[in-house]
Amino acid sequence: MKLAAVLSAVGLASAHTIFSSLEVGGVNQGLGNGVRVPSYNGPIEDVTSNSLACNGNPNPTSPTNTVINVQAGQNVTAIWRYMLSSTGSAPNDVMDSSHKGPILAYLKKVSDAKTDSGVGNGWFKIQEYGMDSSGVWGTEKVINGQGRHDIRIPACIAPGQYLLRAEMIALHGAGSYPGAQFYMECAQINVIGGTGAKTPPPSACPAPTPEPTPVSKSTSGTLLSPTTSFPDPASSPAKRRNLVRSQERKLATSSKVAGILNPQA
Ligand SMILES: *[C@@H]1O[C@H](CO)[C@@H](O)[C@H](O)[C@H]1NC(C)=O
Ligand SMILES: [Cu+2]
Repeated sequence: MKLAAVLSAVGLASAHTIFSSLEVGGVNQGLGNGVRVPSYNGPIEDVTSNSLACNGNPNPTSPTNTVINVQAGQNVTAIWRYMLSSTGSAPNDVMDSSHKGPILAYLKKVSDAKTDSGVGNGWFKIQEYGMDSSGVWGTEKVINGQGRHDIRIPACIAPGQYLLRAEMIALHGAGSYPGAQFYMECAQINVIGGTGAKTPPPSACPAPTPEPTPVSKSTSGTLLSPTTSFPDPASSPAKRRNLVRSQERKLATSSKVAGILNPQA
């Protein structure tokens, strides 16, 4: 079992992913244009790291001077690619299929999206998509859907600049800490128009529609309560770590995930 785990870790070492561009209104804004892309596609696993906000050390990101205009209430699409050099959109160009887990999105209101580090308070979650009722994870949907991760920008938020943090979490190594793999980048957006009059936190907005039907116990045991599962980048490091640890304990005792953790078992 241990050997299998080691072998699978080696085999997967480079099978990661990057949110490498943002599509708005059907137009791809360009690789790393308005999205802080890293030089390496590896995950963040230390949930106490400042890099949990917008990636960074050990995957340094490139600054970009672009702030992308987005209409409040509009959908945008985070485009995930295995590497910055990946030009295709087949599953292997997105992320290794072993990487199963939820996909999420957060916003943070900032005064200058080009320079704000994203670290610290102010993040609010606008999406958490775990597993659908037939057992398909959010990451699988993206992997098999040309790397496309649709995110609705709430109509009710105030206009102005935001960091948009799109995230995929891979759970295949999440049996112990560290092990869950957090993949995230931040896009720099300027929310315009709409009815945006409210200010985050999200209590100001109607709760986002759950996507899809929240994970049910009958299909996934103790997995992924859709509201409380994964660490919010705004919460304290200790709280984030505890959240991940408790999640990992749940994962380790779930037979569904045991199959994911030990694909060869
Ligand atoms: C907009 O994105 C949401 C996910 O946030 C998705 O459920 C919905 O189908 C998308 N709508 C359109 C028109 O693409
Ligand atoms: Cu990986």
